[in-house]
Amino acid sequence: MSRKDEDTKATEATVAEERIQTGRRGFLGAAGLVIGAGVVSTLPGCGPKPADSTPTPPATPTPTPEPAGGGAHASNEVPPGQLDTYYGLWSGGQSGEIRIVGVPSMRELKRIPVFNRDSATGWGRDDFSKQLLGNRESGDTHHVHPSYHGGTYDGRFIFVNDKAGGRVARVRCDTMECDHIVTVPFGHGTHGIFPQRHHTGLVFCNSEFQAPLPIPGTNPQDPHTYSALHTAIDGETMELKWQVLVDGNMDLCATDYEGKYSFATCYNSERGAHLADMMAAEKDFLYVFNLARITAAVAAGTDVIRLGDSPVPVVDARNANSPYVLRIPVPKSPHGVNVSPDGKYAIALGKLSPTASIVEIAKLDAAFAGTIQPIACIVAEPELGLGPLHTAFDGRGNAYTSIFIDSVICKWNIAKAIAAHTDDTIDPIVQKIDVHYQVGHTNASMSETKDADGKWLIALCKFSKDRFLNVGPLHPENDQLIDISGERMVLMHDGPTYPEPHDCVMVERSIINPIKMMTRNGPRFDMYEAWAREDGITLLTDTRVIRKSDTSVRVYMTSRAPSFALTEFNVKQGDSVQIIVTNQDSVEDLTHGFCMTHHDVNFVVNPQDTRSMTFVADRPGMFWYYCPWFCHALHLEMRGRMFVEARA
Ligand code: RUQ
Ligand code: CUA
Repeated sequence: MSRKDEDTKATEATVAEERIQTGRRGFLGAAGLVIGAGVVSTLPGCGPKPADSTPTPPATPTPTPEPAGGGAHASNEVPPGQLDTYYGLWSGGQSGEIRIVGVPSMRELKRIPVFNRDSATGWGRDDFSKQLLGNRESGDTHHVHPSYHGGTYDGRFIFVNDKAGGRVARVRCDTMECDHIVTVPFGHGTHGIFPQRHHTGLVFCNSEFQAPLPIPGTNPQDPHTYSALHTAIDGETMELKWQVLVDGNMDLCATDYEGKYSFATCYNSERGAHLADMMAAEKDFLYVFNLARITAAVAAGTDVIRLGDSPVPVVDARNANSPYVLRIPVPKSPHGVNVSPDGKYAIALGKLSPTASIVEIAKLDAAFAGTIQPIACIVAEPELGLGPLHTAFDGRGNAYTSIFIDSVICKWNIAKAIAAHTDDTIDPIVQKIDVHYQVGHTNASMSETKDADGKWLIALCKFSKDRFLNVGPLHPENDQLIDISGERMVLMHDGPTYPEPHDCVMVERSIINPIKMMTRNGPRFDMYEAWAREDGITLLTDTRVIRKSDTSVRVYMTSRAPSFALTEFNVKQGDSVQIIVTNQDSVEDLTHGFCMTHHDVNFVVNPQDTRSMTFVADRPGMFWYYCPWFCHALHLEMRGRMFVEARA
């Protein structure tokens, strides 16, 4: 969410609180629909605020009664010993990580550290991740998207953004480890990202914040001279390919299914720096980037500029009539944009307007050619509720939109919404279901692919309020699981999560096939192998202490349950010590690690893996090192001693 959202979030939360006390459905007044969540009111909402603003203690949450006509699933329970149907890939938000959640059980299976430091695995402190992260210690991930082939996931990579540091990372699906992190040049608030869907081609990312960039006419004090960038990264090589310079910031990103366009919602087209200035105009935009024109311009050098000493070509598209970007006017402050699984529609959502703007993708060529106006690409604007943010799909022609202020998921029919545009007797709304509370993203199983299967939907609620045991002022988020397999949505499960998953995708499990034993390839192993060559070492078999200089030592050791091949070594005070451990075990799940006590050194070494960490032996004395992962009956005996000799 943007800072502006955050500003309004508190107000909205208060409003929401009042509504909870006065009968939440009443807020919509006559438009209030009977929703299968047990709270129904036809009273006008927003009654007087009680003098004591302490919320009334909630009654024991009543299970949501859902009548027949609901989904096909009696329960989301996955019995002991059985496996989930989907890999849920969750953004970890401010935690800077990715999480893997089994769906439908909602069991958290793993955390993949990316932009954060992780005490369990040593990520952020081991030599390889330190090289990727530099001195950055934190990140803010929002959007997780796997790579595609032929309109569906190909199970190779996962891409994720870091809004705080303007970065994009890639995780390999075989090892479930991050292998690349790219810093977007001049990427202020890199927010929406989306890969191309016809193959692992480009990954697009949006700068949410406009900023003073090194171009003529820029005044750091004057936000009206700021610009933003739509950036393309090659998903195979993680090289930066090009950037497009625009005015107006960009929020969410999406791609079509054919590789012709990328989309970005643009709010604050006024280029204001304060809330009031950001709300001055009547309309904002959905930007459509014409990829063929942009790549041709980059190849020919037309309209290409350079920013500072960045080598990345930048196409200047700030002119409102630029041939590279189509600006489709939409209601103020759009947020999400999602493309339907049939590839026909891009749906931009209002956030402040209660409507969705449905753009027919087939009309875009005509609009780029100038034969129709950009606004003629909008074929419907159904009214869905207050604060629509994101849309998911079931592959049966229905869309599911998260409605932040109303705290509902609105199920609606796309074809009916288009028909209703010219016939107001048609109601495209199928059902609204309460979610708890203040839903941000929503996503459905395989929703972002042509294989959207309409089984499960997640509502990622920003507030959980009374839904869980009180754990202090910082509440868990509530990622609710909804069965969408039937005509009516049925709420199945409350999923508490550590703040703050922004988005998630659900990938059918046969698509993702992680390995069980480390395959020793990729940039991390390239680094170890280069050291081993230099020192004449075979990593999988050799254990040796090598003094590299007067002040540095490299220690290679293997481990096999329940011992390290090296049980003692000597260094001198002040030495920089690099420990490189290779786990020789080839038994699935037989993970070891290495912890040097009192030196902040602790990392994981999986079967057949190697990992390294470097530290300074700054105090003389004897220090135990041990294996921190319970690997064997004699795990506690798996240890050794480092002797640090004082320097004269
Ligand atoms: S955003 S709650 Cu960072 Cu994806 Cu919409
Ligand atoms: Cu190896 Cu514990």
